[in-house]
Amino acid sequence: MSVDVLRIVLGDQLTPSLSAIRDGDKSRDVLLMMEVAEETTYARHHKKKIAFIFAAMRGFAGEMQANGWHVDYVRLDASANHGSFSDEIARSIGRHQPRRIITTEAGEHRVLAAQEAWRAKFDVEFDLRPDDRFLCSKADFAKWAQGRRQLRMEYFYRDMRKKTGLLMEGNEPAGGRWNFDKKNRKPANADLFMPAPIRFDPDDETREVLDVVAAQFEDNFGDLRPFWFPVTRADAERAAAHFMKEALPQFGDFQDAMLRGEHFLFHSVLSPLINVGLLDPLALCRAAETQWKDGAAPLNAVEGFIRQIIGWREYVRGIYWLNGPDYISKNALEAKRNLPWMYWSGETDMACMAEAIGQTKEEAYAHHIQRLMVTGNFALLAGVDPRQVHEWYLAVYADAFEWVEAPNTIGMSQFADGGLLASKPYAASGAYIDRMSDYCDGCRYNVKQRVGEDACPFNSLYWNFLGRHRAHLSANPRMSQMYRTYDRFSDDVRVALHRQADEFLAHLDENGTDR
Ligand code: FAD
Ligand code: DLZ
Ligand code: SF4
Repeated sequence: MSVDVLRIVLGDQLTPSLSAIRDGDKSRDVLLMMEVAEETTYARHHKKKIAFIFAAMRGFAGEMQANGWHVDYVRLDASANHGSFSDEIARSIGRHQPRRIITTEAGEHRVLAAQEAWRAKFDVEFDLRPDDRFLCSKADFAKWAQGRRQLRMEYFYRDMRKKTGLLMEGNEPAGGRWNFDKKNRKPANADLFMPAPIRFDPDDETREVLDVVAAQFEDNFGDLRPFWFPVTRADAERAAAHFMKEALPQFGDFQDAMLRGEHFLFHSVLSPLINVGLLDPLALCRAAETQWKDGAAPLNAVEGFIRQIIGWREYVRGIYWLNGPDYISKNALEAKRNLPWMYWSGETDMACMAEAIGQTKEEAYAHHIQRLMVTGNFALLAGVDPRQVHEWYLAVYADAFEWVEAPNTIGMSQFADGGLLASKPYAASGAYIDRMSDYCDGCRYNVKQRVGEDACPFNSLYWNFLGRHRAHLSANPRMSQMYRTYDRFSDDVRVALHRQADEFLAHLDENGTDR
């Protein structure tokens, strides 16, 4: 067969309507997919993350083959695999002698730069196409951002609602409000009936992937088994339908809640599937809207879910591309501490941290409030170098790709971009964690105490953080109430709080954990 076009599909581009594929000719073109060492090592990925991506890639190759495509699939353990995209493309060009190469823009600066280099390197006509699986293109986001003093997600989100017509009644938002977040802050009780994501038994292909990952990534973070993620489009759609029926109705109420031993609560656990392209974000939002229209889910739940996807997800992508590759090096608060070892070991007496890190090891998943208000909050208060925090989040979650992870970590969680993404730091004392979870009940620390051997570390760290960053933060109107409280403390109390925090941090540095 003489090959016309070699169409490259990366591991997070598993969508049949991808711009690199959709105008293809099955009789003359070849799809190229590559498992390569360079992608498995740019971050020290969780074992489950690597297994999920490889299994989903193989599932996609199978899906496309069943649809009549010729797929040139390079496995990680193929004896001639040279380990990089560019070497494997060169070998594939040698095999097929295509007239042209077509690829879709990668989701991160690092690989996009590599794609630009392929254009120069290979002596073949080369077409690099935009990734239009998002509602808002890079150019449209830049246009939206131009001339705005502040880039606030809420205004961006309203534009996306108007653009899609989701939850719109004419020009007005359904229910008379754009955002029902205030209703979405209930703590959960352990006696609630708790839905669980569907668990899928690994098929033969996935079992092979698990063996490869077990053998080659033994020292990586996290548990490989049990492995139950869906890895095919059909199973991903089953998982989404299950979420819509079982969890969406209460998604809103308990969006910020945390419970011991409950890893998922009413969250969808769909982010890995959306991010690799197995699920279409807009179709999910339409399905959620239908649940509301049918009376099967309340508006606060459906609006909350849709906001996360057409609001936050699109907005953070816009921020990522607007800011260039240096965004991950931002460090507005000049935080320098090394990431404490407990982030890898999970060994700590702080019950909230042990829960969030422990389930991250087990599942390659933690929900948003665990990431933001437990592990993220702790790193922020302790003054951990945001670059190291970013590297951790990029490694440990199955849904972690830099375009979505970096703005959430550098911007939202660590305030390292100086407030470009978030209007104030997400810093909180133990009281927040106590209000939204049952973690404190089983903790060796006392959440009500600020100083003393049993005092919850989040308390002194919180006031210490405010004290340390006064020059930077006190002019922020959204911080003024916190600073008023801080200023009402007597000098003795302030000194005791800072001493408590300093001692805790010194200990943390010495041992790598808080023990
Ligand atoms: P649900 O709560 O069910 O939400 C539904 C969907 O909305 C998610 O599947 C996701 O696609 C989208 N969504 C929700 N919140 C966000 C958000 N803040 N940004 C972008 N999309 C969002 N999300 C990732 O997809 N990849 C990451 O690498 C990632 N890193 C993060 C790092 C930090 C420090 C923080 C605070 C958040 C991060 N998030 C990341 C955002 C969010 O935590 C996850 O999208 C969410 O926890 C995924 O679980 P879920 O599918 O059950 O989400
Ligand atoms: C994350 C990842 C991993 C671990 N391995 C591969 C791989 O071997 N081949 C591949 O095409 N993609 C992989 N990915 C996803 C890529 O890193 C992702 O497509 C790029 O980060 C896009 O910017
Ligand atoms: Fe976390 Fe403090 Fe509560 Fe312990 S007492 S679980 S450290 S917030």
